[in-house]
Amino acid sequence: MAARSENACPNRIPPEAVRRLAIDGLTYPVVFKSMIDDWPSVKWTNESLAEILLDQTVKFRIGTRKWADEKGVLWERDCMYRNATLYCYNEWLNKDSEQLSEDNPLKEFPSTDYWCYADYKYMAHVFQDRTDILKSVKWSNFGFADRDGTESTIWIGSEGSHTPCHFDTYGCNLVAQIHGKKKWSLFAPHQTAMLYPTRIPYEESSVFSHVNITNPDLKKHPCFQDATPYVITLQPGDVLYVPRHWWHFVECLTPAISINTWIELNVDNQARLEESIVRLITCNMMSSKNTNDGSWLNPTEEMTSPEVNLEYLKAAMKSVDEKNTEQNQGQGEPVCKMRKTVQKSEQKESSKCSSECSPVAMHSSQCQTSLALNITECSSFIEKVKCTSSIRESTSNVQDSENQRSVECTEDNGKECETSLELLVECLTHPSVVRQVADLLKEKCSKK
Ligand SMILES: O=C(O)CCC(=O)C(=O)O
Repeated sequence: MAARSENACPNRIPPEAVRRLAIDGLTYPVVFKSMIDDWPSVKWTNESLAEILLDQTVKFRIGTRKWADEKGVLWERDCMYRNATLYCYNEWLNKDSEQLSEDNPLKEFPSTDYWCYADYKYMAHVFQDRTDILKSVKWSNFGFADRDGTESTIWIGSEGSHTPCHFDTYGCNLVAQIHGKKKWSLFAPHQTAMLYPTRIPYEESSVFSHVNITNPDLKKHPCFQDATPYVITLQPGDVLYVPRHWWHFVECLTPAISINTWIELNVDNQARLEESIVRLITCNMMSSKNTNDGSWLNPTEEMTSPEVNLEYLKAAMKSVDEKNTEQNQGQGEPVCKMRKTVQKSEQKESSKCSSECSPVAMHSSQCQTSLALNITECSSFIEKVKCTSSIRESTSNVQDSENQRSVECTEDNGKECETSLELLVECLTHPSVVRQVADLLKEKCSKK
């Protein structure tokens, strides 16, 4: 056999192979290494980003570190918000609060007690006229030639800043770690019931977890002890692939910058229908509340009128009809649109964790054929995210049927639980209920 040459492994996995991985529905998270070495942004620091953005402000979400002892989730609606330039943010990061300039908008939040997160910012808004920067975010390295910074979101946060545990109902996600370190705790879709899903606070396409995964209340959420996290700390230059419907809790371990793009999939038509049902129920119920204080809404979201909601529902029904449902589609070509705000303005996981928990599948420079994807020589550049043991030692014997779980894994609110409008909306918008309503709607419409 011919000896393998030093350069037998090409520098990168071929873009088309990555594209196929993503859109053919690779069902576990992987980290790509050395794929964005040619992005100028991998050299960014908070200081160099400040030089690019100059006097432009971004909105920071500010959370208290005291929350670390709390058992509940620190929702985005419970945070504070301030607009600040990156210069002010850097001053806040690097100096004691007494040394900060009087006009620094972050001055009242000492970094010893608070974290700051400019999260979920569309790059197209932040870098408006800097087409050079937008174009330099080359998702073409991953086979998405029509995507760059214009279809991306940037996240700039201090140590401790985090995003509540949730999953995105649309598409899959590619996340590039640009600067600093970020810890991702991921959970497979079949563990949904163990994460106690909720649609309040409401945000289109985000299903949140009631569990504070860093300090879970196991009395209230007993099934969570059986959930199995896949934990990965992203280093600068890493790109994480988050498969469709995987839960994630994300935390900056150091001051960090990341850029991501959500890739919509044809299979999202079912999700779009379900989302339109959730929107309709939530908004309509919200308008029947005595006080319309917006407490059911995530700060990123807006309420829409019953007429608009009905239009969304009709449009979603039309698309499922046209695409003739998920079963026939598989995951097709991405339709390459952004999710959420931009749109507003205009398989089932069955594998059991035991089989997923095998150690890293594709590892350092052993060249091997993987996943029948024609990635024969490149395995040093892709790493399967490892499954860790459960967050708490497993004691109960929870069964695997998702439906059974949703019965078993009901939240134990003790005596506190009172029937309320909010609880009713939670039940009506529970993912398993909405799935049934959507299927029934499709069935009824197909008979007409
Ligand atoms: O980086 C974060 O804090 C959260 C990112 C996230 O939720 C996502 O990319 O879907």
